[in-house]
Amino acid sequence: MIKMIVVTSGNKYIDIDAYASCIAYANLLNLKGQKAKAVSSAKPNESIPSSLLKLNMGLDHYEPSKEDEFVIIDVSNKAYFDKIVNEDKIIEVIDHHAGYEEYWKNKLQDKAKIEFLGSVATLIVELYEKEGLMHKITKELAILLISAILDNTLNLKAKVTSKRDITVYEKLERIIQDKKYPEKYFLECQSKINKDLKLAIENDTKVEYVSQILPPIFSQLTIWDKEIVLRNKDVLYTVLNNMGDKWMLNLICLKDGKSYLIAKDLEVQKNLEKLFNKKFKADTMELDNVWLRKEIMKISQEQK
Ligand SMILES: [Mn+2]
Repeated sequence: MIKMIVVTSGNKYIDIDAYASCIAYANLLNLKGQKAKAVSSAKPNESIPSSLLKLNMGLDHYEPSKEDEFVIIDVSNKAYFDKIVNEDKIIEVIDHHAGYEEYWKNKLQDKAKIEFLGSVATLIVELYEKEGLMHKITKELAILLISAILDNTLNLKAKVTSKRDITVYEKLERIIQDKKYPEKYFLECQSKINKDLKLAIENDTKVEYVSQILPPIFSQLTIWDKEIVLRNKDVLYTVLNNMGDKWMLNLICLKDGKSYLIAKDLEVQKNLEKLFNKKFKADTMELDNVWLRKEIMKISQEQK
C-alpha cells in the first residue's frame, strides 16, 4: 500500500495562508508523483472569503488510516497542530513562526523548513520554482496563494514583509493578471466587518494592562477603506464606551497604508502623542505607516 501524505495545519481555525499553502503543497507532492491530500478539521476564518472557498482548488475529503504521514504547514508549535495529526508520523514542517525551529531541525533536519518570511505561501511557491514546476500553478491556485501573501503581509506593508515575499507576489500577479486584485480581496474580507461593526470591534478588542502609556482597552480593525468605519463612529463610541473610559482603537487602513489611532480620552491622547511624537486632530492621530497592535504594545513597553 502506498502511504498517504496528509498536508495540514493548525487546530480551531485556519487562515488563508495555511489554507492556500496546504492545498498548494499537496498539489506539488502530487505533481512529483506522491500520494498527498490537503486536509483540515479547523474552521476557516474571515481571511478566507466565500468566493475563495468556492474555487475548484480546495481541501480534500479524508479518511484517517494508521499508515498516514503528516506534513505540517504554517505552525510549528505542537500545542496548535490540527487534531488529526499523529506526532510520531510527522515527516516535514514548513512554517514562518519563531520558537520551535531548533526542535524541528534536530528532529527532521532539512525537512524542517522554518524561515521568517511574511507568509508561508511564499516558501511554498519557491518550492514549486525549485522543482521547475511554476508553470503548473493555475490561475485559481495563484489566486489562493496571492491572497495568502496579501493577508499575512497586510498588502505588503507590514514590517514582516521580505524581498522574497515581494518577488513571489510579482510572479503570482503575472499569472492572475489583475492589478485590482488586492482591493477586491480586502473588500470582500471587509464586507463582514461592514455588516456587523459592533461584533467586529468586540471580537478584536484586548482588555489587559500592557504599559503605563497604553489604555487597558485596546481595539484593532483591519480594513481596506477607513471611511466605512469613520461613517459609523457612533457605533464605535458606543461599543468602546461600554467597556470603559480609557480606550483606543488602531484602525489599519490598507488602501492608505496607514494606521489611524482613535481615542476620546485626553490623557490617553496625550500619552499616545508622546509615544509617536505626533498630534491628535480631534479624536484621531494619523501615523506614517501600518502599525500592528503588537508592535505598538512593544514600543510602549520599551519607553521609560
Ligand atoms: Mn502564515
